[in-house]
Parts: sequence; structure tokens; C-alpha cells
Amino acid sequence: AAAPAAEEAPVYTYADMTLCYPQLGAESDWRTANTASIKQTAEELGVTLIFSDAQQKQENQISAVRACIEQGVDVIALPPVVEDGWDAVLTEAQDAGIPVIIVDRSVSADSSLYAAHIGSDMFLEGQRAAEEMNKLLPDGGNILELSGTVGSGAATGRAEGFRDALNDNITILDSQTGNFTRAEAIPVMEAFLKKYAGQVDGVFIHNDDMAIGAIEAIKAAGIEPGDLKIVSVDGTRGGFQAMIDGWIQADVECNPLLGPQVMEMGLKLMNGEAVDPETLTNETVYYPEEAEELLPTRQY
Ligand code: GYE
Repeated sequence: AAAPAAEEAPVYTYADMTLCYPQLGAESDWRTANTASIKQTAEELGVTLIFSDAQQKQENQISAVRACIEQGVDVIALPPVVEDGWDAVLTEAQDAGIPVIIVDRSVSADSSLYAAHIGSDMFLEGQRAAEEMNKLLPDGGNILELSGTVGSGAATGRAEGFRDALNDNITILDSQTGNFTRAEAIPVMEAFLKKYAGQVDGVFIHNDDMAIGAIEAIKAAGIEPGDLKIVSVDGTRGGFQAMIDGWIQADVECNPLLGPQVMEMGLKLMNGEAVDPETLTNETVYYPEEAEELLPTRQY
């Protein structure tokens, strides 16, 4: 029998698509912008969106994915809070014939269990952050690291990339998690400043929200802007403002506006078209000198 001609294949449009987005939480301005991008894009394109917020708990995310499988959605786009522990639910989606796009952070599951990944190269972001710290501390020094959620692809990638590119004359005295939130970063930074008083030249902070929290603690300790070199990640408005105020010396961009790419790929998958297994976001580094001019143009 002849293979069906291309024009006979069912062609779905955005209006036919029900997309499940089990968001991992609302921990940062980056995340808020990511959620807004998904919701706005769905509305503009006429995609039916099933959205949930797992409050940074993997078990909530897994339940949300299972609910979407049961409901028979067309596509699941999953931003995984941590890397491990997805094999079972990804297998369930696959058995149900529902394609999964891993969005933003990565998973450790075998790539045969999902259709594709769209997001940032977290290792590269870490390398970029290290290059900035190298420039800020040309004679070396002692630094601290305020890292993201333990076990998340974003924190692991940034930590590894940072160590990969950091000069040998810079020592990481300590590394603690602030779970990507302002609130959790404050006590961590306070404890750091007590423990390492007078010994610290810089801090690598895995996102701008934690940087803003840390800056509160640094201010309270009577330290002046620029005395501690701070390299952060994301490039949110808050990060830009902290650059203008002299607290952050370099901000490595991480782009949360993934809605259009996610929906476009979702539709391709519905129509049985081939997709790129890995789509990396194009990103840069921002500096204080340009922060004032760029702030009004920032979308998040
Ligand atoms: O950098 C941080 C957020 O996974 C890239 O998660 C994302 C990170 C982002 O909480 O602000």
C-alpha cells in the first residue's frame, strides 16, 4: 500500500492544542517572567493551557504531570525542579503517547524518554560568570558561592561551569544554597559574613533574586557597594537596578521568555514533524555601564 501523501496527514493548528505546563514554582522574577511568557503565548495563539504551580516540590510536579496524562493532553512541557527522579512519570507519558518537552532546567533521564529540551546552557552560564570573576579579581582572592536549588540542573550546571573556568588563584571558601529565593539567601549571606569576616573578595550568586537578598545582608553588615565583587545570573530588572546601584559587577543573562518556542515545538510534535532534540537559548552578559540605558527595555 502506498504511504499516505503529506497533504492527507492531519494538520493540527494551535486551536487544536491542549498544552500542559506544570510550572515548578514562583521562586524568582525569572520564574514569574517564564510563567507570564507561557500564559501570554498560549492566549495569543489560542492554545488551551493547563497550568499549575508545584511550589518547588517535585512530588507536586509529578502529580501534576500524572493529572495531565489522565486528562489526555496533547503535549506536556515540563520545567523540572530537580534533575533526577523523572524516569517513571516520563515513561507513563510515553506509554500514553503524549510527547514531553523538557523546558528550562535539564533532567538526568535517558533522552529517549522525552521529545526534546529547550532552555539555557547552564554550564556555559557558569563559565561566563567565572570569566567575569577572573576579570574582577585579576590578582586572585577568596570568594563565596550562593547556589540555587540543590539537585537542580540550573544550580549543578552553573556550579560546574564556574569551577571549570575559574582562575587557579581564586579560592571558593564556601558554597551554600539559597534555593533561588530572596528570603532564603538573606540568612545564608548573614552567616557567611560572620564566618568569613574580612576574608572575602567576591561572591558568585546563582540568580538575581538571591543577589538582592544577599545585598540586604551585605548592606546591613556595613559593607559598601563594590567592596565585594558580585557576579549574578538572570538579568532581571532587579539585577539591573542592583548594577546601577553599584552592587552587582556583572550579570550573566538567562532568558525566561520561552513561550513561543515551546508552543511552536508542541505543534510540530502534534503534527508528527521532526524537532531538534536540543534548543539552546542565545544569551549574553550585562554590565553596570549599560544597565541604566537598558533597564527600560527589560521585559522581566
Ligand atoms: O536562573 C532562577 C530560577 O531554572 C534558569 O530558576 C532557571 C532558574 C533561574 O529560579 O532565577
